[in-house]
Amino acid sequence: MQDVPELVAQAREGRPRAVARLISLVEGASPRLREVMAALAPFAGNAYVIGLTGPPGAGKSTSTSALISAYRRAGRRVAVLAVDPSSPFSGGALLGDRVRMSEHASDPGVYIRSMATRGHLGGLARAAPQAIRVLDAAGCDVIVVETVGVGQSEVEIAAQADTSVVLLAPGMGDSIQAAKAGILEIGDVYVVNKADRDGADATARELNHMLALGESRGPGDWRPPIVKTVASRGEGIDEVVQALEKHRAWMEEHGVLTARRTRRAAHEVETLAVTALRARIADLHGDRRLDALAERIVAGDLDPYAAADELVAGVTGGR
Ligand SMILES: Nc1nc2c(ncn2[C@@H]2O[C@H](COP(=O)(O)OP(=O)(O)OP(=O)(O)O)[C@@H](O)[C@H]2O)c(=O)[nH]1
Ligand SMILES: [Mg+2]
Repeated sequence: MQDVPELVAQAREGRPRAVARLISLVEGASPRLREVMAALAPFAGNAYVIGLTGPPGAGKSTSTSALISAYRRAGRRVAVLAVDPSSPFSGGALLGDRVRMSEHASDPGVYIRSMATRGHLGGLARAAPQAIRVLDAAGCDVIVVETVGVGQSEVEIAAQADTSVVLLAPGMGDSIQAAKAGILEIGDVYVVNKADRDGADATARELNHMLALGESRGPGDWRPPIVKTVASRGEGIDEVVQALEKHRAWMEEHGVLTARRTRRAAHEVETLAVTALRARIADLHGDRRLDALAERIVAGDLDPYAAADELVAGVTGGR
């Protein structure tokens, strides 16, 4: 197997096979993950990460493809990470993505990767930010993370982005569904796609109304715009790019970009630490220490909180 520094060097030259290999190491939680992450660290932090989320079939992949074209015209290197947390077995959406984005398949400035959960949501929540870091370190200027659906896990993955785009389409009661899923809190830019269809104006109005209801913004705060598009014809995509660039500029001006990235890194560290702790505590099953604590609770010598404190102190070597 190739050594990690060599893989990282090749990925930074833009070689897709090296990038793919690194992401596979990340996805498979390889024992060499620590080495990979350490080697990538100095090169990460330059990419602009755009999250694109919305209900199935709303036109996310079509929009992503159009966004790729727009950023390529501007000479940027682009990566797409298509994440499908909702359907561990189908792969259908991902197949659709391939077709939708096939026009970019031969462009060396574009890297497209799909990630599915295979029934392991926690795994995806861990792997997605690390895959983003690989793409970032590989020198991609823009990374689009497309997630299918509007559930909690999609919202979490969308939260990995610098700018979150929520994409809806007319009909299907999307906006109401979206509101339930908390998607109205995460959008920095809203897109109503399929504006060539009846009901697009109504969806935009409804969205505007709901955003206004939840509004508690001050004068300098960001006000999420609503952009109407016909992604299949590329209409409105330039306006989406403008909205993205505007949001990015606003974040830089107000220190929000660094704050968001710092909060995300903190969350990532927390996730890793909790996972490690949980693994150590799981190791305690059948361990005398846990049994002894449980026995003391039953005997009325100890309360469960104090027992938990003792257990945590025990696994972290604090006692
Ligand atoms: N009429 C119309 N159809 C569109 C538009 N944009 C996309 N479509 C069509 O809508 C269908 C779904 O588009 P996708 O881009 O695959 O949607 P998606 O949100 O990525 O779908 P999933 O990944 O399966 O959730 C395709 O048949 C597209 O051709 C649009 O602006 N107008
Ligand atoms: Mg798609």
